[in-house]
Amino acid sequence: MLPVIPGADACPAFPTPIPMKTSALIEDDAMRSDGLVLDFPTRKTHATQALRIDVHAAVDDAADLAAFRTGLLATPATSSPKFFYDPQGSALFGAICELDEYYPTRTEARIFEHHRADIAAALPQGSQWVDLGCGDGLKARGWLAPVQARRYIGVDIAEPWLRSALMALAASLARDHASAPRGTAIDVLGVVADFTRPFDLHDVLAEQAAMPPVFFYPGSSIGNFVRDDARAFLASVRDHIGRHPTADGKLMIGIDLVKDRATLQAAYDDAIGVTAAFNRNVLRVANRLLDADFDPAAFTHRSVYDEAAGRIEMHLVSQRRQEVRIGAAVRTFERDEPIVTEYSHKYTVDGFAALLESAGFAGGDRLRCWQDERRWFGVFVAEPA
Ligand code: AVJ
Repeated sequence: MLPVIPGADACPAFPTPIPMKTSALIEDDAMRSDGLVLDFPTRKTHATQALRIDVHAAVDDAADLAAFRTGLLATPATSSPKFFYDPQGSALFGAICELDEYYPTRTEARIFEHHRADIAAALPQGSQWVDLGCGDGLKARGWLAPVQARRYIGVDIAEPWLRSALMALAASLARDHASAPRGTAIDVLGVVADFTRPFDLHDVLAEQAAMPPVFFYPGSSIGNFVRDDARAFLASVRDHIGRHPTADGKLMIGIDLVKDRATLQAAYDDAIGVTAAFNRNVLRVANRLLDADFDPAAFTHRSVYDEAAGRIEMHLVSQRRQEVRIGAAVRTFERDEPIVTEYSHKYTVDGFAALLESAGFAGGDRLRCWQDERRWFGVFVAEPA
């Protein structure tokens, strides 16, 4: 068993995101080059800060769309969770995180708040902080000062969003630096990549041979992977840490833990229907990206906890027999036939520790885990074995 560090009883409220003004910083498209690397200074605010966005070849729209289409035409029909996150879907996910029933985001934030100093002490100082699926970067924001990070690498799949989010982050970091000049300036780098596929950040990390990498993967997003894919993903992170010239790189990862069925199912089937709207939105994305004619109202949201598999499954269930055009193809959905839209795997602390070890991370004393008082969520800090 790992040591369990219970949280305090009185938890402060979930912090309100800091409102960000990005419009003044956004350069127009004329700034974009057709090359893979785009450098420009955010000189409108702070001459010392430079923001670079690398576009890695891993994002392959054509192959993604082909897989999306093939999945919807297959039996059972499936769709990858990455297609949830168009602007509408991202906004709906933001709303999910505010729901009473959806505890993971809040619970993780509380663990972060209560154990910030302890967790930071388990991480190397002066790191390059790799924020996987960074979104607006605000989850990482609170860690950068405690660990004296020297470089921030935000990795996300959506370029326009990454660009504006990181400009805001760079500006906010530069403001902090200006008001507390004893701190170290942080370089901000954005990498557009799809890390649900094999990814390669070795060269990017090698640019800073003296800064140990800290991979940050919060939110239990690893739950979307089936266990074998989760292991392969973790092994790749371990390989990135192991191949870096420094010895003290780490992985910090948030994991939603196994708990009673009612709590789990409610988190994915809320009373006011936000999760249902989030789930159905993927059909609008399919209509747009695949030239399909799904009627979202003809599919019902369903979430089931499969205890044996240790995962929530989200489905969209066809309310009647219907024909749906998907590009040039026609797919007949029978009444009650499901489309499997998402898996969200849940782990026990020991089960996730075993998965980490099978991916080449150290166990025992060298693996740490912090939990909330209900033991609903775990934050692990791991290092290569
Ligand atoms: C973003 C994958 C962590 O699985 O809990 C929330 C996505 N889906 N409600 C999760 C999600 C439905 C979420 N992750």
